[in-house]
Amino acid sequence: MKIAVISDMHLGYAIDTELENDSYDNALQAINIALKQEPDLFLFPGDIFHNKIPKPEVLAKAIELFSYLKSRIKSKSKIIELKSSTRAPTSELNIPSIISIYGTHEKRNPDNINPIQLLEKANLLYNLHAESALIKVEGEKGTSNIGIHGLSGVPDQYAREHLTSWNPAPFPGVPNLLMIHQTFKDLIPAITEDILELSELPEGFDYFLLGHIHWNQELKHPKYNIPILLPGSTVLTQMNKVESKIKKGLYIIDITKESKKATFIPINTRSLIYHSFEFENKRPSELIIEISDLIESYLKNITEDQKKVLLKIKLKGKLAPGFLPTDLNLRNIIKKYSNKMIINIDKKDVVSDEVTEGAKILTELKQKQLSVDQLGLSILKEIIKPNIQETQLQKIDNLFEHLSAGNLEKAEQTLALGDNLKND
Ligand SMILES: [Mn+2]
Repeated sequence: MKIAVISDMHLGYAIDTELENDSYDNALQAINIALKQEPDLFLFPGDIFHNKIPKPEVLAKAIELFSYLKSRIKSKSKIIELKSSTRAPTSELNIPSIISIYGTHEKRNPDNINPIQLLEKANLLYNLHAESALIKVEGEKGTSNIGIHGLSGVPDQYAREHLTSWNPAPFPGVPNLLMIHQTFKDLIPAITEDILELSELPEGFDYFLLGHIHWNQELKHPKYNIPILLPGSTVLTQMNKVESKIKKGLYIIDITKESKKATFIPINTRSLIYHSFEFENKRPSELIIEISDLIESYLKNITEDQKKVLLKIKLKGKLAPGFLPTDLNLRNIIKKYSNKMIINIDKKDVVSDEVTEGAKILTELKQKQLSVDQLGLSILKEIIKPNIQETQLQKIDNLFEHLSAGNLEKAEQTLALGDNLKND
């Protein structure tokens, strides 16, 4: 049986900017490359969408994409056994040959429908959350069974609890793949919180498929030697150094009871140049000249026929006394070269003696390109985080969500639970 794995497509990323089509173009390219291999199943380990409440324009693109995919998969899939803690056990359920988990970007509170659940309602995919499905796949080359297991995204500090209580077990006598969308300590060692480690993934599976990390990696389970595949995202979102070096792409897994092989197939994406620019004691006017020179030097090597290159400049350093990071206005440079290059300048680490903590939070959040209500909520959460528990933060999330959806009745109910806001 052949299985395609495509992760973190982030449909709707960079909406209303020059990069807005990249997520769709790359997703379609990955799907088309995969289709050429005629896989029997498509797996999506989370972050199909960039936002948990995508605009209708983004949903429309996603529906178009998944309808297209569904119409071109030749296999027929049927769940013959479902072990689920979130919905009633089922048998003999016909599903599309497209299975997902939802990721950190799609997660909403359990009372709400997230966009991947919406695609499931449209019968464009089947989503697993703490569920194990034994699936009978009728492909062109015959019929075989496979176990697909999935844990959709949960807050990292609760992932261990969720994994333990779910306690997935492989179905006997068939290949078994497990999808998960979490941060693992092994992958981001700088994280100090007590979060999941790869060694906690259970035994007996053939592959672990990890969403969430945006660059391709292949690892082995530290105890059981099981391959762990991280396809990475299909679109450049983080624009960091590692993302500038590693190709985007997808996996094709060829698996039978007797043998297994996973192949990474790269896709073509816009090129990213990452340049780290350090300075000390410079005036904004001096910096602007140096940055212009830098851009000119890269422009010399660019050929006209390729998709506009993305140049990310990471600034790091301290401004001359008397200047604030807001004095460093780079809008004109970005505009000057905008017909030749897409320039993204990160000012997060530009400091001055005068800079305040609040200004720093705001700069960081602005770079994430959040909507105004998400920005407001994030600022509030950053400020109160040290004094409040995760469950209380979740309630504030709910309150904002109800308010931004214009659902005053539900907002009022959330507020009526005010005591819980303080003591839960
Ligand atoms: Mn992601």
